[in-house]
Amino acid sequence: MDALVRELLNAFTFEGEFEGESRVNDGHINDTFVFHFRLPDGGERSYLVQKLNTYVFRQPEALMQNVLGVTAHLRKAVLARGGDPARECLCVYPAKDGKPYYIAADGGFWRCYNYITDAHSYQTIEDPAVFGRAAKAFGTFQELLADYPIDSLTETIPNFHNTVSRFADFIRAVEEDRVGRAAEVQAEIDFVRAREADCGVLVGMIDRGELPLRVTHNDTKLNNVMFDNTTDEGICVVDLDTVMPGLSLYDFGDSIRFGASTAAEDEPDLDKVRFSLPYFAAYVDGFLSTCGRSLTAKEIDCLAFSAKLMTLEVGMRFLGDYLNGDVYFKTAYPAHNLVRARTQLKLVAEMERAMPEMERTVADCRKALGLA
Ligand code: GN1
Ligand code: MG
Repeated sequence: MDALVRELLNAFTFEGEFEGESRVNDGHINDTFVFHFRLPDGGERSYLVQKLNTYVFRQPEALMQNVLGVTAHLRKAVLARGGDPARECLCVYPAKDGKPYYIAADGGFWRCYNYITDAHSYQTIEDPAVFGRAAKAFGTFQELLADYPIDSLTETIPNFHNTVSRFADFIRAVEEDRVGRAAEVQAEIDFVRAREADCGVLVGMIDRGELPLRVTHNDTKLNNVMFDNTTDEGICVVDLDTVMPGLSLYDFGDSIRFGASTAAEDEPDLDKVRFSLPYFAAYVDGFLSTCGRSLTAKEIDCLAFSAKLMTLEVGMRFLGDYLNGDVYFKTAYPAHNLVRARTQLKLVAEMERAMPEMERTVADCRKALGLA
């Protein structure tokens, strides 16, 4: 057995006889494993064991304090509605020394969660109804955290969705051109530069007090929802590392960016990458039917725009990382970040064309639900 696995087996309290581990390849940031155990009665028990990326998350202890507070709050809410907290929320299992994490001999920062049984996640959407159910899960997540004390949360990544500072970071990457890749991606750089004004829109509204900060998830990728194997309902929202003060629009927009596409985030054939209005409509309906009543009129006004803005944001982050030499996102091959950036920018262009229909979709749903 691997020495690190042995070290982790000693660091946390696990039930049963260890049978092996498997890797989960979903995220671009952390390293995630499932540890499998056999119980004395013959049953199985699994745990999610994850190495936090401390290059990305510079304050891991404060992050775990956020996660502890938020998971405890969600657990109470799940119990109050008669749900099963073992499957409907994450639970942090402390290390043997009582801390909510374990620092390995090699310096790695590890934590252990419950493994959500009889559940699956989606990497792409084929049926709009599935996306509508993801929307309900994220909308409900926001509702459940509406009364969480926002000031108790540490900003785990400062300016995470501040598109003005994201744009400035991007320009810095272009100007530094550390690995000499800028010349070959001039068209993509120009595309982003031409949209500088968009980057200031939501930030300006926050500054003028026109949009409220809420406790938001901030990384609402489709694969951050676990769906029940039997009902296919979204039962649990995972990946809580970026739960912090944010805009509801960030959560809405980021979901659309990833899910309202006909192809994977890293599809190399751009002809396959299309923005899907039916997927968008399903998400709007699921989101507004769960948290729409809490949203202000201004927030609802900005939903369609936020989808485009969050897509542009991640597009410039991928392209910026490509220019920086792939230091942030995990990549599987040299042009991976460029391929990802191109899908995002293609989606931005498609959303710009579809904006009138997107606005109409939001307006229709708003009217049907009788919202602000
Ligand atoms: C990262 O960890 P993961 O894969 O859920 C990133 C998100 C990006 C996303 C793009 C902490 O999310 O912000 O939108 O990749 N998370 C962080 O797929 O940077
Ligand atoms: Mg993540």
